[in-house]
Amino acid sequence: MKKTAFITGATSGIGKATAALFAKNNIRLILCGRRKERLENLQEELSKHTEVTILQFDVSDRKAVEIAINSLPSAFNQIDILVNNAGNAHGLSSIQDGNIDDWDAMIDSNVKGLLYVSKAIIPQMTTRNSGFIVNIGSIAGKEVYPNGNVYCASKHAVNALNKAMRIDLNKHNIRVAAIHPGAVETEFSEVRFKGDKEKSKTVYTGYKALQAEDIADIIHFVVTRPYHVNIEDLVVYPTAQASATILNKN
Ligand code: NDP
Ligand code: 8X3
Repeated sequence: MKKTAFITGATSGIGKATAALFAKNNIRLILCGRRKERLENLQEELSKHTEVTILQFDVSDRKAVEIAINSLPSAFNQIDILVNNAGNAHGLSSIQDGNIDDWDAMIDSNVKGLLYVSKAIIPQMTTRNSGFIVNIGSIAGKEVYPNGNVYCASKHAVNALNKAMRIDLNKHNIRVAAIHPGAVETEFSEVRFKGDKEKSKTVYTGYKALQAEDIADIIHFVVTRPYHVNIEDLVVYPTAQASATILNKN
């Protein structure tokens, strides 16, 4: 039977690539993000392959999350796959120099946003005793690197919540998986460095970084295993990267 996927952060990078791959594999799509024009363009493009609806909301706005999810048309309101992908790093500063607005933005989107969206969707999965939640963590959720402090804390929280979901939803037959990428060449660094394109480019130069399509491929592999198979935790690096701080650059 045709599945329906709800993807947060579908306007860019990993979420956008996942939406494109899911569409080509005939998965019905609910695409979410704050940038409406990008959502509309994606809807137009991917509707050639599958049914697509879009929801514009900020994952960190609790009320907006509820309103958006409750507004889903009936053809889309049974969600089989939730991809909790929306998130970003804001800034790269020592704990003593960090900007509190940046800290709020990271905790609000990466942690609270993931919780708000999950809380709105999990009940229909527990009722059906079926569903798949994919949480996009990071190597920043497995290790801590200089100046990564609050972003790393937010992704450590995703790592913990992934395990917690897996435990609490076990009796409901719900699959839960986390994918933890190393460096992926997306708009991530542009957001981290507040639009500084030159600085963000240097993050991905001198080696072959992971591409958004590489992670989309892995997400698709994970969600298409037979139902009795749950790939719970995956760490994915570019070949040139051995840890957050060890990169074999030319
Ligand atoms: P991008 O910046 O390219 O994409 C981020 C996406 O998240 C956008 O679609 C953005 O949409 C959405 N988003 C961010 N904040 C919010 C918010 N408050 N409400 C709703 N949507 C939001 O980065 P990536 O694709 O790289 O990032 C995707 C995920 O992967 C993130 O969770 C990131 O932490 C994680 N990750 C990234 C890595 C990398 O090196 N790139 C490595 C490891 C993990 P919009 O602005 O339209 O709302
Ligand atoms: C993104 C990868 O190393 O910048 O989560 O934290 S890193």
